[in-house]
Amino acid sequence: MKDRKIRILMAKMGDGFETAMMKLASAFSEAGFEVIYTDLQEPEAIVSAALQESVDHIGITTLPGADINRFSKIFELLKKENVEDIKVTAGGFLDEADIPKIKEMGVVEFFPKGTTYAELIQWAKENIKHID
Ligand code: B12
Repeated sequence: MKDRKIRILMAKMGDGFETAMMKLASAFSEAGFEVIYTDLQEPEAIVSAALQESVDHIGITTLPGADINRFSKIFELLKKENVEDIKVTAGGFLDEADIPKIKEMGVVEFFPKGTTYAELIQWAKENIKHID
């Protein structure tokens, strides 16, 4: 299965800003990743889509009004489904004080506004691996 593309599910917490998410999805797909773009917000729906789509990774955009407790729920569900090897990365808006909190919950990295696509893609190529 090595020649299959790395699959990333994109979801969000909070409302709006679809344009930024679409641009992000295009940048990842142009860089050779398979992007499953969704506007899912509920942890149950996100984890269920990740399982159905056999993704290697979950990327979450946090938008104004995001409830960061949803991250704990996502990790709880991934554990329950025995797919803790699906890692979660996030980016977008977040109070600086919340960044260490979500990392403690299990988010591997957080990319704030101002990160270039080149930096994001390079990080993804180095850190996101197939889980099969
Ligand atoms: C375009 C824009 C809009 C458009 C959106 C159009 C659309 N359909 O997408 C419109 C005009 C609708 C809009 C409305 C509003 N906006 Co506006 N908007 C912007 C603007 C100019 C562009 C940036 C943007 O889209 N950011 C969206 C985020 C998600 O993208 P990003 O940060 O660029 O993402 C980067 C990283 O965060 C990272 N990343 C993001 N997600 C992920 C996910 C993963 C997995 C990874 C790896 C990385 C990653 O990668 C990206 C590249 O670096 C910014 C100002 C600016 N110069 O940044 C303000 C800005 C984002 N808006 C802001 C606000 C407050 C609003 C409104 C609440 C205003 C209002 N009172 O109505 C509304 C609410 C919108 C909503 N929730 O629906 C604030 C947010 C402040 C905050 N920290 O909460 C900003 C920063 C302006 C400001 N300086 O005050 N906005």
